[in-house]
Amino acid sequence: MIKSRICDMLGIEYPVFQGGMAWVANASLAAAVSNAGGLGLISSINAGTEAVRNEIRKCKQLTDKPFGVNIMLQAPNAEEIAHMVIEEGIKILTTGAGSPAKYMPMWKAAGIKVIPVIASVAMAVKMERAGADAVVAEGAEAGGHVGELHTMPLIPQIVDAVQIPVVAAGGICDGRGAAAAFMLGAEGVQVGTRFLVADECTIHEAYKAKVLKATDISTTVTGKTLGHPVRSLKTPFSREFAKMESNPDTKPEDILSFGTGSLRKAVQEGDEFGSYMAGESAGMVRKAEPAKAIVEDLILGAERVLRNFAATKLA
Ligand code: TUI
Repeated sequence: MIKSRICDMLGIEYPVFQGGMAWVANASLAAAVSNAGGLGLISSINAGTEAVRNEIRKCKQLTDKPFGVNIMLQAPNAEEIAHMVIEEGIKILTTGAGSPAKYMPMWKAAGIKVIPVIASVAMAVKMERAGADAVVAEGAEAGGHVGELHTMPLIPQIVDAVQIPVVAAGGICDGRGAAAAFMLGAEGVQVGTRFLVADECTIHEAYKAKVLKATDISTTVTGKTLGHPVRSLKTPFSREFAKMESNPDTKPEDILSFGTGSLRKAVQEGDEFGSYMAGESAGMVRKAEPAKAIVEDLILGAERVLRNFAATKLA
């Protein structure tokens, strides 16, 4: 059985995190992943702070296993969420899209395990110094807001630079990817895209259908000119967004307002003109299944490929 410091630190059975996907990661999905022995995460990007509080309370009803909250630091209500999670007794936090250093003393004082999602060595080192308990190192294969480096070179460089456990994210979708991440020195994996089609994931059926139909070349990155690159499925929306970005006459604020609300529209309405954030591994997501089957496939699959490799290729 693959175990790591992450399991002991968080009290979970398998070192598998479910990505805290904006508008997607709610109590239903997080509780299912936690009940399966992984770490379920609730996203702070929802219909406001009270909606997130509600999801936390629902999740407590659905599982007695550890679960956490992901705080998107660029959100206008990030500060409010940072306090609310303490009120709600949350003990595990991941953060994304920035530095949570200013909240760290307050969270540590509340006994919270803080696991920033980062995309560079410099940020990993900074977070370790600030008191992070672990980091999620996310490569640009991931869906949503991405950094520049990809998972294969990112993970070993971060593993070499910090003492705290590193959880690998970006492009990991099955046991093969998880095994590779462990071989790079990761002590856990975070998976987002594959959980989009989990039975307990409550997004619009049209979103799930798009992920299931995706191939290897179905995603694209837009938003680079805005300093906010985002990976999503190629759709009429992403093509229009790219067109606006490449037109020197389009003002950045017009592009920004074009994108506003587009993820929510995809998740809740299955709108053709929504933003269908997904990672490069969407082309590997073949079927809808319970979150438990996904968690088990990731870990048992990793064990299987590692054992088979050792048995047949290491003489
Ligand atoms: O945060 C993510 N992925 C996300 S957030 C999100 S919400 C959204 N909604 C609408 C439009 C755009 C986004 C969707 N996907 N992943 C974690 C992550 N964090 N990836 C990269 C980073 C990151 C980047 C820079 C972390 C720290 C960082 O630091 C910069 C600095 O030096 O402050």
